[in-house]
Order: sequence, then C-alpha cells, then structure tokens
Amino acid sequence: MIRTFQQHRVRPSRLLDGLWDFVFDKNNTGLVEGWHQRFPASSEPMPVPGCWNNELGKYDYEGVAWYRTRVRTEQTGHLRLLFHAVLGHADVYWDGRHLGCHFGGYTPFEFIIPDADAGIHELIVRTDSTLDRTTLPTHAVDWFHYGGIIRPVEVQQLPDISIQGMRITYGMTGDCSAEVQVTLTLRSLADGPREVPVTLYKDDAVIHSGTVRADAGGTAVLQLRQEWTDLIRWDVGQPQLYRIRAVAGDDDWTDRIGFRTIEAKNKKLLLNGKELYIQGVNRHEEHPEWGFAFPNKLMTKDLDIILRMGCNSVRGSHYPQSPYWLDILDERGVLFWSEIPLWGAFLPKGDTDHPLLVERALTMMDEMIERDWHHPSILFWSVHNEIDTRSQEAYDLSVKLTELVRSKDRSRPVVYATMHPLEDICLGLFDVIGINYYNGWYQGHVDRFAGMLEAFHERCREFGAEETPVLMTEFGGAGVYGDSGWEPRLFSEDYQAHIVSRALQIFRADPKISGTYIWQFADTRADVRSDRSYFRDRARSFNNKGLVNEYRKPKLAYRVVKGIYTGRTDPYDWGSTLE
Ligand code: ADA
Repeated sequence: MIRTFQQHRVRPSRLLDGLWDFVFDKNNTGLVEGWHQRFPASSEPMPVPGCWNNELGKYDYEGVAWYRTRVRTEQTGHLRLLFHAVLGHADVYWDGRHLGCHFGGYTPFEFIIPDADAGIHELIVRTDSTLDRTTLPTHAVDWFHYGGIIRPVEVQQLPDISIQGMRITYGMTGDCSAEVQVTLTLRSLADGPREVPVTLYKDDAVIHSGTVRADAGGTAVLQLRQEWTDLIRWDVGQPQLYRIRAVAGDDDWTDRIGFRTIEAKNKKLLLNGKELYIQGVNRHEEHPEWGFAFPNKLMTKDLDIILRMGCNSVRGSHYPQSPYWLDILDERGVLFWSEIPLWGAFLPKGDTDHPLLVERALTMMDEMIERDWHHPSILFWSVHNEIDTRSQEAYDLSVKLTELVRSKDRSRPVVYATMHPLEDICLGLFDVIGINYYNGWYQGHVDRFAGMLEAFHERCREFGAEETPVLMTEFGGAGVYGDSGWEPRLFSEDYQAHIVSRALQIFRADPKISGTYIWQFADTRADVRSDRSYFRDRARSFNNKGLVNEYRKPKLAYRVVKGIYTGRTDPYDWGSTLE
C-alpha cells in the first residue's frame, strides 16, 4: 500500500511490485547498445520496490542499472505510470520509446500514455545511483547510498476526463471554523469538448455537486471556496482528520487533511495558538536489510518505539520520506520536520551555487511540497542541512529556496539546520533555526553547550533573529550496541547516554530553546571506504549514534531519553498486557 487509505475507489490502479528483470551497466554502454529495445538476456530477477545493495554480491555497486517488467492491458485506453521513488536519475521507456526522465530519489513522477493498445507492454527503467558534487545528496554524504526503485510503481487506467490533482487550502476563521478552498484540476484526453459531473465529499457528506466543461486535450479547473464550521482541530494527542473525495465522471481521487495552525514568533512555536515544545528525534528511513525501501510494517513499529520514548516529533533526516510514514504520523498526531537532501557538511562553499545543484534543490523542494502539502503532521519545510552558511553562496541559495517555499506555502515555517551557529550569516532568513552541534563528541566537552548557546543567542540579536525560535536539531554521540561497563569510554553506551542526557539537561533549562531532535533514532549504514577519508569514525561502517541499534534494540541512551521525555523513571516499562 502506498497510503494508509484508498486514494482511488473507482480509478483502476495496479501495483507493479514483484521481481523485475535486472542488470548492471558497469561500463554504461546500455544506451549505445540499445538496451531499452533489446534488454540483455543476462538479466536476473530483482525485487521492486527494493535496493539492489541488499542482495548478495551487490552491496557496494554505485552506478547505472537497468530494470524491466511487462505490463499486460486487457483493453485499449489511457494509462498513467506513477513512480513513487527511484534513487538517483531515472529514464523510463515504454515499448522501446523514451517517455522521459526524472532526477531525485525521493519524490514521485508520472507519465501519461494516451490510447495505449491492449496487450503486453515492455516497461524499462534505466537508473543511475552515481553521486557526485552536483547530485542530491552529493557524493560526500553520511549515509549509505543505495540504488534502486525504492518505492512502488503503479499503472492506472484513466478515462477520457480524469482528475490530475486536488489541492485543499484553508485559513482558520475561528477555533472550529475555516475558510476552505478546494482546487480540482481535470485532465482531458478526449478528442472533443466534454461536460462531466463533479461531486465533492467531506467524509461522506456531499459538499459540492455540479458539472465541469473540459476542452479536448486540455485541463479544466474547479475552484470551490466554502466556510466550514464545527471542525475539530488536528493536534498532538488529537489527530482529527477529514477525508476529502472528488468524483469527476468516471474518475475519483481521495485525500486527507487536518485543520491546525503553526506559528513561529516571539522566540516560540505555537501549535493552534498554544506554546509547543518539541521532544524529537532524527530518523533515517533506512534499515540494513531493506535499505531505503523501508517496509510499511516496520514504520508502525518504529513509530511505536518513538512514541514510547515520549517524542511528539520526528525530523525526517534528510530527504522526503514515504507517504505511508507521513500518513501514520497524521493519524497518531506526531509532528514532522520535512527536508530535501541538500546535505552539506562536506560541500565546498564554491559548489553551493553550482547551477545544476541549485536547480535540483529547487525542483525537489517543489516536488516535496506538491506531494506532501495536505499532511497536517508536517510542521516545517527545511531547505538544507549543514551547508556552509558562513558563505555568501549559501546565503544566496537560502534566499532562492526560502522564496520558493514561501511562494508555495505560507502556512508553514521555512527552516534549516546550521552546523556553524556562531559564524552563520543566514540566521535572519528563516522562520525557525535548527542547530546541529556535537559538543562532547566531535569537539570539546558536553558542558560547553551552555556557553555556546549564550553566544548564539547574542548572535541572533545581531542578525535580527532574536525573535526566531531555535531548535537543537542534532546532538549526541555514538554508542556501540552492547558495549557498556563502568567507565564512560567513547563509543560505549554509557558515554552516549551521558552526553545525550547532559545535553538535554542544558537545552531544557534554556528558555530560548523550543525543543530538541536527538541524533539519531536508529543506527544506520554509513559509507566508509578504504579509499576515502570521510567518516573514519563510523565503527562497523555504521553511524552508531542511534538510541536503538539498526535492528531497533534499545541502548542505554534510549532508556535515559525515555525517562527525560516522559518523566517516567522505570527504564524497563515493556508496556506489556500483563499489567
Ligand atoms: C551531521 C549530519 C547527520 C550525521 C551527523 C553525524 O549533523 O546532519 O546526517 O552525519 O552529523 O552523525 O555526524
């Protein structure tokens, strides 16, 4: 399942999950040799969704790989191919014809095939997982860069007039009322003008019924503006959701929304007008056995573990995450920081304004907002992580990205995470500032956080950001699972628990800090190579700063954080049914 609810009850939609034909293209000769028309016989089966790196003998391959499957259609008709995520660059071919390409491994893309004949069709995807200095992320990144078609591929049958999209926006006009705008865009593949009946439902109640005229081959837009009353707000602990369904002729589309407000002002975050303190954790959508093709079932387990720890928020480090994950956050009332993988700890400032990097960042930011707009759980749109915000190049890029976000969505703060808090020149551009800093791990003693924050708050004043809320978005240290003893040695669970608890104590005592995201939820694969100098402190070739290990086994730090976030002192509350 892509979502936790059915987006189409009328529109026929089929998942192409399963074993596809697969072959590496190590010398990148596939295009020249015409593999899109003559797929190599030497192919082997590969699960989709999946990462090839999780299969035997394919662990460390980075580069071009080709996939093929066959799609049987029983009747001639219009088709929509929907790819929910393909890592890196993807070129898609249908019966040997190039449909187009997409860059960016975490956002969806589609192709419309009008009047496809009935029969068996060949769908081929050329993927390229190569990272370099202009990809998102770049080659110097602190996570294992998997490759593959990591989220499902759907084939849908479209009538002549279909729903291209639905956007619901609102402004609260009272505690329980809102002015709501529904914009429904129809796509015509008809060869002449058509008039279609359109009905809109809120949950199961009809809120609009009418007709829309669509010209041949064009689009038609229905805009509806209504005052909705007797609403229940979406909030932490009160995840009230409303299902909005459009039926247009022989097509339908359902999405869900929640009504809430998020404000960043006077150094505070306000959720529905009430002061919000973030108790969070950073989470990669990664597992050593599934890579980034993270299964839905494990998402619910991760969320249970995170909620039991006392979190009210997750930072989606560092890329757009699965729609299913966002749906369960909506349903459980958990707040989310959403970001694109402009991960810059090792990005030279001169690369920050590389035209291709800038274009790709703007495109993925736009695609992420387009895809995830309706999720009430998403509080923040984050434009970059640890780029060199001491530089003019980063400042200029931040202006472009914040302008894009604000031009699309003024209902959410636009944010970022800085690793240079005391030299940062971008502080005044954002609605919320995140600080990533590792006193007690990469530098100095954990107690140095107090002095650092005092200097930082002063710098905020100098940059006109004294009213901007501040979150500690990353801090912590590595603790190798199972390594504990009597002394707080680096890499021991004891030392990790010590610095995380001490840091939390300092941050929670600072009235100018609005919350914390610990780095990180679970241990994640790192990309340590003998021929590269990066990340040599990644024991086991993992980032061991997880509060649980990669198999979600709790470390001492998990129990300590749970005690702090929940106030409950029993570290071994299994929450079993035996009570
Ligand atoms: C940075 C980065 C994280 C991770 C972390 C670490 O803050 O944002 O992705 O690399 O450091 O573990 O060093």
